[in-house]
Amino acid sequence: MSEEIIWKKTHCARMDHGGCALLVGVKDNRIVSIKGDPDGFLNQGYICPKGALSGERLNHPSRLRRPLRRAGARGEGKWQPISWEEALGTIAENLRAIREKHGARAVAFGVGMPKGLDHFFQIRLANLFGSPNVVASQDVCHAPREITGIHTCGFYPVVDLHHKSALVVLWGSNITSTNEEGEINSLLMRQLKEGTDLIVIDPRRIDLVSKAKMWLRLRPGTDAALALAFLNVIIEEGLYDREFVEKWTHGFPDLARHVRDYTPEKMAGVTWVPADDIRRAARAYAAAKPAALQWGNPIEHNIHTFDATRALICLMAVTGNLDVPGGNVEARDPKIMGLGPFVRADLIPEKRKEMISAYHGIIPRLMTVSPAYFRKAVLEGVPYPVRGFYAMCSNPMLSYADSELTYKALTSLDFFAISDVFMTPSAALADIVLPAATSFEYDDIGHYGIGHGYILARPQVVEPPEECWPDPKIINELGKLMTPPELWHDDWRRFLDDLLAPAGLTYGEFCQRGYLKGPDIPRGYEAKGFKTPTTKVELVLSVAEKFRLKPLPSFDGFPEAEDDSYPLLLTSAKSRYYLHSSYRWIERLRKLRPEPLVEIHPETAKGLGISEGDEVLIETPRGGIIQKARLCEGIDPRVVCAAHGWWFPEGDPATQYEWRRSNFNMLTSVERLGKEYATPNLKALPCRIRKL
Ligand SMILES: Nc1nc2c(c(=O)[nH]1)N[C@H]1C(S)=C(S)[C@@H](COP(=O)(O)OP(=O)(O)OC[C@H]3O[C@@H](n4cnc5c(=O)[nH]c(N)nc54)[C@H](O)[C@@H]3O)O[C@H]1N2
Ligand SMILES: Nc1nc2c(c(=O)[nH]1)N[C@H]1C(S)=C(S)[C@@H](COP(=O)(O)OP(=O)(O)OC[C@H]3O[C@@H](n4cnc5c(=O)[nH]c(N)nc54)[C@H](O)[C@@H]3O)O[C@H]1N2
Ligand code: SF4
Ligand SMILES: [Mo]
Repeated sequence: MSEEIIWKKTHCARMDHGGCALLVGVKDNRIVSIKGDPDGFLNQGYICPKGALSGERLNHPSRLRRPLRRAGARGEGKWQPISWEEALGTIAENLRAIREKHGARAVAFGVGMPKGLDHFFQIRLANLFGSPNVVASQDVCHAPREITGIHTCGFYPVVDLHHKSALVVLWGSNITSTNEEGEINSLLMRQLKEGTDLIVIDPRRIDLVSKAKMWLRLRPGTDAALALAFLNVIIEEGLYDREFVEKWTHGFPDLARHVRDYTPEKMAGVTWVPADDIRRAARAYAAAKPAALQWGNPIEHNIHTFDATRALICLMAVTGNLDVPGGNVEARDPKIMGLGPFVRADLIPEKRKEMISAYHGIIPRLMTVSPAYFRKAVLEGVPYPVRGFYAMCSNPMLSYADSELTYKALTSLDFFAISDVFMTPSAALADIVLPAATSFEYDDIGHYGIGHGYILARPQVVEPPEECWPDPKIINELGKLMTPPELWHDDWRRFLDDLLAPAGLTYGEFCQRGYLKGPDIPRGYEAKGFKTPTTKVELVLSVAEKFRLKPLPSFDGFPEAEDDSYPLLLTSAKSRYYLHSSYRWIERLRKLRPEPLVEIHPETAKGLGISEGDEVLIETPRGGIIQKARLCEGIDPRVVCAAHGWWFPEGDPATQYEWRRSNFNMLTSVERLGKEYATPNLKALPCRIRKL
């Protein structure tokens, strides 16, 4: 046994979207310490509590270590360990049988939040298998901003925290907890120290409100209304960037006429933000040069997400903040293999027409199937039956809206297999469960394919448990059994070199560098215009009629009708100690947040006889769950904010670890969906609470 700690460099992953460069201390193939790497491109030494404890995932006694075959009834919690050969053979045999009987599209492939290259391996597997159906949570995560961006201005406008902004607006983004898509909060903190102004738009007093010049405490679900009111002020008061608007936008006069109706006075009634505050914030955003808008998940968590994202991009454009350093930019990829060739999109040319969501008239360019339509296909055979499912890195029982519906769908499949690092409520319903190796245990690449213009090296630092396989290896081997074997490698790691070949680097050389970034090309549109049909930013969408989209963003009412029996508004926020449904089994994280907490204003709590720490029942017309009351002044008295992602790994396996008890998605439904992305309402739900 050696005594010495060896420090290895890699990047954090699978605790959020990832991004922090890490120094990982390893002794005898065990991680003994993790620190933020001061040389980190994104984090400059920063590390969050989850990242610091992420090594604890690897050695948990109950981690999945053998492939398992279901031994009792579905969900009963009885398993028989089997060999990899048998596990992969069973999966391939069952999925091939479904393909023969119902066609390849009757098998769906599931992914969760993009965690690493595994995500793109899985899409490649689906494509090679011949199925157009990759099921993902994109309906509530980034597709609205990315794809609305592509339709409106030809690219996904990402916040540029790498260049100095005069003002940053956190529009529903709790960046000190979530650091989404590698927007590591240390980049913003440095700017704030150097004098950048901050505006926070959030129904709760998030940490950064203490550093903000303004905090708009809006009513959940009214982001589109607020953005339209900003546009009203900026256009009515002539604060827009005339030159940019004239030269580079399409439909400004129509937008100007259209937003006249959205006065701050009218929208104050809707958004709960006083008219004067709307004016002051809109003026500040228009005056600051440049101003960056970091938008968050809530904008994508209701049926009006297309309007909200459209309105926000119009806002960036008319103020001249689009594609300027320190604003919202088109991030350009380094010279690496593109997504299309990596996933072999060419082999499935009819995907767009064949995928389940095509039948539902989804917005063009959204290439994954929303969970709502996936379950409809499984349960109702609409537009055609789906009978098999192979999922990885995902826990649908917790992450899809309406968990009872998910339960029905997963238990009615002919065959369901999943890979995970731990037994979950979803894995508990599978026929075969595969034990995955995870980050730190294999060579991976971070941030590929998510539109931020860089990739991060995530080299392996320890060996995985003997029978835990990296997802790319699982997929590579499954691929050989059920798709043309010549399209896979003997050793899956060769895909890493393929991906980097255009950059003239091997994976090893890439790891030496740590990351690769594409070029900054400010105002790239000046060369050839914007990549839209009109070559301009389309304030009015030129393809609206063709694609049956709304030409102009509007506010069409609250996501859910008001209801006197449910007088409070329920929203949610991610926990800084967990990733969605993951890792409640890591003891040191669990100690930091042992139970699900619902935030309630003290006045509201008093009126309901609720005290700090009481168990409360939270109810929507859909169902009820139990969480513990946490009183906080910083939330609007009309709003409560419950925790998302809770199940109990210590619970009874025969109830699939109590996924009904505290799971937010027992309260959500897919009865109402946004037309463009099939997004359900996850936030802004009328609710009531009472002490138990
Ligand atoms: N009500 C409500 N619903 C939501 C949201 C919300 O805010 N509110 N958020 C939505 C959003 S933004 C997203 S992105 C989705 C996320 O939904 P999911 O991606 O389904 O959820 P996670 O908990 O991130 O990950 C699921 C599983 O991945 C496993 N895992 C971790 N590492 C590995 C690995 O290396 N290999 C394998 N095979 N498995 C691994 C974890 O153990 C975990 O069980 O949820 C969405 N659902
Ligand atoms: N710690 C941690 N980090 C994560 C994740 C995680 O699960 N845990 N998940 C990752 C993923 S997949 C994603 S997509 C990102 C998401 O990261 P964020 O975009 O930050 O998402 P949330 O925490 O859901 O919501 C952010 C804020 O929106 C506020 N909010 C609630 N309702 C509304 C509303 O209607 N309008 C507005 N304007 N604000 C509202 C909440 O109070 C909260 O402070 O985080 C990533 N990072
Ligand atoms: S902020 Fe994200 S990437 Fe950074 S250490 Fe925490 S979990 Fe990892
Ligand atoms: Mo997400």
